[in-house]
Amino acid sequence: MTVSRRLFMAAAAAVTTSAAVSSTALAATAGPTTRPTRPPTGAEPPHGIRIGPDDTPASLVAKAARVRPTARQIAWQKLEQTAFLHFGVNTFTGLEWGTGDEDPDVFQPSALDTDQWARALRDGGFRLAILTVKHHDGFVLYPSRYTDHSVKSSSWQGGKGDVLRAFTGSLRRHGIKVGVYISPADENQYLDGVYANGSERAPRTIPTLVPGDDRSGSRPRSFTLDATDYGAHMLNQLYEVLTEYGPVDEVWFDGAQGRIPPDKVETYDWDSWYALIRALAPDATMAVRGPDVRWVGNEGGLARENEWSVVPVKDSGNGSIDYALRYDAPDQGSREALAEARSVAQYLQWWPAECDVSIRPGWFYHEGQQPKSVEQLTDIWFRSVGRNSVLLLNIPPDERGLLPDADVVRLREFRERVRRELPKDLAHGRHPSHDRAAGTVAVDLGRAREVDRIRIAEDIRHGQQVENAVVEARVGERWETVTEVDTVGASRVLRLGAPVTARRWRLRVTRSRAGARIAEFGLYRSEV
Ligand code: FUL
Repeated sequence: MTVSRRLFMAAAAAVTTSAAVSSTALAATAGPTTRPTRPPTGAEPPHGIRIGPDDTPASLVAKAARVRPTARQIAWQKLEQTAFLHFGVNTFTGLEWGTGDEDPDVFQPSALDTDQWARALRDGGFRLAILTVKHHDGFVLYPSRYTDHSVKSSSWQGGKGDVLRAFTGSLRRHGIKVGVYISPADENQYLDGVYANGSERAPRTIPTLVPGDDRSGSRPRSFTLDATDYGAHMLNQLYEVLTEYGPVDEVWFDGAQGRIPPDKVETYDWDSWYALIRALAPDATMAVRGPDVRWVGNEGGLARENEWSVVPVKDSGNGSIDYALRYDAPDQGSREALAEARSVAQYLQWWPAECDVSIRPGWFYHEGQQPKSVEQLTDIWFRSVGRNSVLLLNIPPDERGLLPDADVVRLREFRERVRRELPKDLAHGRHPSHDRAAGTVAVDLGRAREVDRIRIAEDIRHGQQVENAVVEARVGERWETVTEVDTVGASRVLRLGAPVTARRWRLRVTRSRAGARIAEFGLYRSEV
């Protein structure tokens, strides 16, 4: 249902100018400038490398081998398991996509406790959580200066409630990083004549001070950025969130357009939004309609068996990139995929996959729905974290403003189950020997041990290189193949059909783009 809404509006965005960023701190470069050759955000070498129709299959592979993640992407990848919290007016109206004209007074959490969210997420092993600060209805969970469709227009807590303030405080106290979902689609701003109103993209001063603005005395850091009326609205809200609730570690953008007549379009000012985020939150990753993190292409939390972090992309205008192949193509990055994309792609970019899925059928809480089973969640974990991706699991707070009791229990069971799947690395402390020239890592477990789970990782600071590798066990005088993989990337977790008993084990890279660096070769016996 929601998949089509995620589709990117590539065709609608035509670039004539790019964002001119200036800040009082950075000295001015005000006004639009034409920079036709500037790569889209995130496609700067070595994170993105230009390709063209003249590239041969061999030169494409050589270029892919040179693409590297940013430090920001490396830190994000290490999170492994992140959470989504869909909470807003829909929690109270029963809708999945609000209308924008709902009465803000419907927002009435009876017992909001964001510490309960943070405890449950921490105990469930989540390292970052993303709150829907604004979903497509435009209702905002903090008292924004730029809309009345927010918590301040609800009688909840006498109009003084601020979910974002409570959320950021609780997460930080529990050692969890903060992410914000700020929907580009905004039904309320459409009804207000701002979204898709046909206004020109022109230089705007951000923040745009409002009458009686409490910030006017403090001379806030200001920026001049190209935007439409609605683009400026987004910039002003981003500014509020990033300057008053920071530090923010992830900004999550959906690519959806509002439910607007077919002759209307809001061409998002991606370049200006990205520039403001980079200036105010330099460590924040921008997902998934953003340059740092790619949507895996489904909402089931499932990565491809072979998930590449280097993928072909095309310039989609306004500083943004889009998939060169279909967003859900079964293969985004093999040699064949690179060759297939060559005629449409402009860059090979480090754009790693994030797998989003809800623990319940809906993204928002609806009474009567049940959380997924531990088996289902564990399977999702193997097919996301175990396949070179980060898991983004949605756990929606209910009308009380609490994570439902059943979900809290399920998260704890899920974490416990993952622990029992990979309880203890038998190779830990056994000093594996690396023969980089031969592409092997060997480990002697000291005595014969049963193994049924294997975890492999490349050191992605050196890119993603492995195209085939075999895991072998020493049986008598011979090495016997236990299992085989094509891609590895930041994390590959394998389940064997039955335990294999051996003392000496090795991982042998049989095909790679450039010399692969193996960072992990872990051997486990599950307790499930
Ligand atoms: C989709 C949205 O339309 C859904 O409501 C949800 O927020 C999901 C994560 O992204 O595209």
